[in-house]
Amino acid sequence: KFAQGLTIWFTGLSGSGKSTIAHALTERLAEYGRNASMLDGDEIRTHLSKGLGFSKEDRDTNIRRVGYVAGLVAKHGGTILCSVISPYRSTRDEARAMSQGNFVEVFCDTPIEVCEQRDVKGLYAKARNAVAEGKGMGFTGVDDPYEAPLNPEVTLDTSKLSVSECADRIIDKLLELGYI
Ligand code: GGZ
Repeated sequence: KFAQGLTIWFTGLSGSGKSTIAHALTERLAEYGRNASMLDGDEIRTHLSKGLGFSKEDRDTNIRRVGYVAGLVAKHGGTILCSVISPYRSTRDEARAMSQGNFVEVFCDTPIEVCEQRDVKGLYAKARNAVAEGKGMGFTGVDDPYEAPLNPEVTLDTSKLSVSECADRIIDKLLELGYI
């Protein structure tokens, strides 16, 4: 068992690769005997945060819940991977504090043009249409803010790196920090 618990927090726009990389990383971590659980924004919003929307207040509530659960896991030596947009810097910092600093922030710094080209669920197209019609939908990066981290432990541009290269970068950082 590892002495220190660990929260790995993926932040970035919709379509920036957070969940895909977290998934790949889970498998790599298992090779080091560090078995991890995942909290994925999309899934969290169907139970833990069911009923919450995308106002600043609701997003902050969502992030505090995810941060709280992560903190519980990390406190007992566990490993948890969280992938949530978490657009607000100060709320991410609250999450960091809830994991007693055993927190590795991974910024998925993929250009919005690339996220938008991927548009897996067609949400960017929807958001652009809503803006064109003068309504807007408060979609992160389109008509809602995203505050980039100032000092993330790892920054990844998934338009330049493959999924396994991204996982390698995180593994290197975890080795450097002594988490594996
Ligand atoms: C951003 C939205 C929105 C709005 C729905 N803004 O790519 P996805 O679809 O599967 O992941 C996004 C998910 C974001 O949930 P999070 O819990 O990660 O957000 S936050 O951290 O801000 O609480 C996206 C979808 O929900 N989605 N509407 N308006 N993303």
